[in-house]
Amino acid sequence: MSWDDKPVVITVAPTGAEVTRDDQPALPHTPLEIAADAVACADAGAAVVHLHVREEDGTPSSRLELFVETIALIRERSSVVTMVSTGGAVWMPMDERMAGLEAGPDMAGIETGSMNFGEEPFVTIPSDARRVVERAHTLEIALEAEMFDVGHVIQGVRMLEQGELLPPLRANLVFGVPGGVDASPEGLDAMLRPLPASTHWSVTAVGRHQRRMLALALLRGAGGIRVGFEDGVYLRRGVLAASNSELVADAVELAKTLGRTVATIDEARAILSVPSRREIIASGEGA
Ligand code: KMH
Ligand code: ZN
Repeated sequence: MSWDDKPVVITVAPTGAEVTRDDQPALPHTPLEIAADAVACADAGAAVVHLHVREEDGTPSSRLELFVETIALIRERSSVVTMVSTGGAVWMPMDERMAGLEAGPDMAGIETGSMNFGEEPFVTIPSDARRVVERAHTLEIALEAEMFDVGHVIQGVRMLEQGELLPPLRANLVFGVPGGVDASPEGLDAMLRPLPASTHWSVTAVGRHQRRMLALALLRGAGGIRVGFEDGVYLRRGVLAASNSELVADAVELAKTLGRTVATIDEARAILSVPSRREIIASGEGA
């Protein structure tokens, strides 16, 4: 199958840790709101939902109960792949960032390096990354590396080669965060160069170049693209999106315009090698 025949996996990141309701009034906070958004986004074409949680007042949180409730509410209504962030917010200690793993998601993100995240340090030292890997492997949670700069890509590949990260390598390349790689064709080239050919790579971009970067990624054969309020609150320059699902519908249209098909949830699970938790439990391999 050539790359342009391969369905593209759309991920939605509905909440994040930085955006506020002042930026985007439709930002979901509670487990009910996040789950409703996740289901609407799955109906619109998303196959994966990247989850952060918030306290009711919008404060970024890592409370396990919130992850558990959010994932349970999503699973009641959809088989969309659930992925928890272990990046959390810049000020969260690693123990808090890892809390969502205990909710038994299908997948989790893992940071493979440190950076300036705008004006703040966003630190993941190798021993902390290894803690995430070990806990995720114990719980049979598939990992996606969140890579904001070339050094993160190189370190992720090193972790794969050293047998710390298990294949297949799933890499989400994030462009345009101040302090990380820039959202440009040259930035994409630099991030792709160290990756083994077998990598499932997706692209996230923040800022005004977002849509162009996603288009470029789709034309370069990306396995996935990501949208959602975590990354951008606008549908077009100066036009706020009405909902996360509107951003997903727009991403679907973009992919189809560029000759790509969009992965169903089942196709995405096969592409990512991520069975549902029900399948893991039924096979007797997991708890
Ligand atoms: N909130 C950012 C500091 C991730 O989820 O892996 C980190 C982040 C990345 O959102
Ligand atoms: Zn995130």
